[in-house]
Amino acid sequence: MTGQTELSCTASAMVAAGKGILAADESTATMSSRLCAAGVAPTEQNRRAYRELLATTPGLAEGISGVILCDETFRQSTSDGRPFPLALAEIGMLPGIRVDCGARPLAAAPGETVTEGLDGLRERLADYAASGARFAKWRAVIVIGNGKPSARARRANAHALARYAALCQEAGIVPIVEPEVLMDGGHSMAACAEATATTLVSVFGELADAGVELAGIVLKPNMVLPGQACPESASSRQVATATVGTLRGVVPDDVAGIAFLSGGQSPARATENLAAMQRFDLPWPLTFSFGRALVDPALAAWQGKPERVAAGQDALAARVLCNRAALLAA
Ligand code: 5MM
Repeated sequence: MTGQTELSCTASAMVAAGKGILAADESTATMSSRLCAAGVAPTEQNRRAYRELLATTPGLAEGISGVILCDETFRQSTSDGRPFPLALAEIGMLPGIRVDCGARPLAAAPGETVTEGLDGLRERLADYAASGARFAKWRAVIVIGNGKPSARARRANAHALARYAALCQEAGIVPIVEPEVLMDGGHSMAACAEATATTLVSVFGELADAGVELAGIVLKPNMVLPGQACPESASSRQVATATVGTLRGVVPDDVAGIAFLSGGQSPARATENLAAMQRFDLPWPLTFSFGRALVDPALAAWQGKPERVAAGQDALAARVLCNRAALLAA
């Protein structure tokens, strides 16, 4: 495998002190439904305009190391004619690309999914790398409840993540490895900790078998939380203790860094939990790779109106500043 030094440099830059990763890679279907919910027509032009608002937020590169794009945005241009990957690089952020094709029902595992997208991935990665992608993202979805997650779903998703990660490194692209244990359901925090730990054990076993260089990956896990419908509540200190305790037991020290997803938490709560985790002495940097917890306020402020672009950008900048402060406060 080539380019290991460059890979680990890129991975370290993605989790540099005081910086996180902006997840702006919603599928067309998800982005369109979020635009509709905000009262904005779900057109290709509006999806482009919204991603341009995000990417060109003044000062964004002070708190954001890289932006994950979906294929549609990756091939679009900002209004001044620059392709998004070039515009991001010129602003000082690493262009990233989501390369999975989404979660599909897994055979013989009712209610569970496996993420697809390995077919033709080597060629797609070469194409993305040639167009400026420095890192990629693949998200596996793990559910809790009624005997889930099954060992079958954990193994299938871990295997796919490892094959994706190895192909990325072969192409000189840093893989974000994202096994998300969903918050959906009434499960306890202990159940989330157990599902997260067993999933990560499967993932790191498969990554080792696939020959993936851990210094050249960024892990993107969920925080350990009670399910959304669970009556139990957890303080930030409890979330931080449970999350860090779970990760410490199963994530090898060599991993370049850990960038959490927000998973449906409110923006403020995701930031508080991230801040509480910074107090621990850990072998890897901990940062954020939030989607909704960064961009929801920006979308709400924008309303699809050209005259409200600055309001949307101010809302994003405010969330980024809060998360940067959370990272630097410890
Ligand atoms: C930005 O959303 C990403 C793609 O989601 P869909 O396939 O549902 O459109 C998603 O993978 C995202 O990167 C992660 O879930 C983290 O986002 P959140 O909102 O959980 O921080």
